[in-house]
Amino acid sequence: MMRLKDQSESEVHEGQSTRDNQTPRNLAPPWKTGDTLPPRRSVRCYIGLGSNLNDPVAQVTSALVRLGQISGSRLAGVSSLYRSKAVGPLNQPGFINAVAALDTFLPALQLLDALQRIETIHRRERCIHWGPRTLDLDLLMYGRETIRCERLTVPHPYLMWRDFVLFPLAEIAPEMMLKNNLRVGTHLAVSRMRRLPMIDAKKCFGENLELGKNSA
Ligand code: ROI
Repeated sequence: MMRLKDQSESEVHEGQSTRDNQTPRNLAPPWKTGDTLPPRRSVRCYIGLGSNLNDPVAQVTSALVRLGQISGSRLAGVSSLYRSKAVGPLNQPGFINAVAALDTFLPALQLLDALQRIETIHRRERCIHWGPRTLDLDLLMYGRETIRCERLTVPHPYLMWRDFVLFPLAEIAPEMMLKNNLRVGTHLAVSRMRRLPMIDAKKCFGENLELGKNSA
């Protein structure tokens, strides 16, 4: 587990990305704002990983390695892996979940493209709603921005309700503020969720994962 410093960004506006409200991007329709120009400094993002098919531990660990290879980005921290019961149809295997911190110069939608490319490499198919999947990568937070567009809602709408996101997030960013003005760690404590079983990260990652390396 790595404790990370939050690199905070600007304030929040409904219906648009909040980065840099001095530029003409604010004049564009909400579904285009904030996603054409790269940020001037890196943005700390949090990405949720989940898998319940085809060796989920291997899926998640290899996805973490790929996250570290996204251009203009640096893998800044990785939680342990957690076992969780599937939310959604119950006749599916349990999940392996984790959360990663990524510092990126990519605009949010370009980062989303990169995440979806990784899902495709992992043969992710979108068949059954809330059904089993080889790999799910959710952009949970993009700095402190609020983004609502056709492809993306950030902060992730279910972030505050899902144990399989909150436990790993609390491990790497316990001080991060949520929409209810509670820190992740506090929110988790007051919501009385039952702890999820963890798998020691080092056992899974071995030498494969190098934190803090910039990708060109
Ligand atoms: N359930 C768990 N436990 N973990 C997930 O990552 C997950 N992802 C999903 C659905 C199918 C909603 N359920 C999940 O997308």
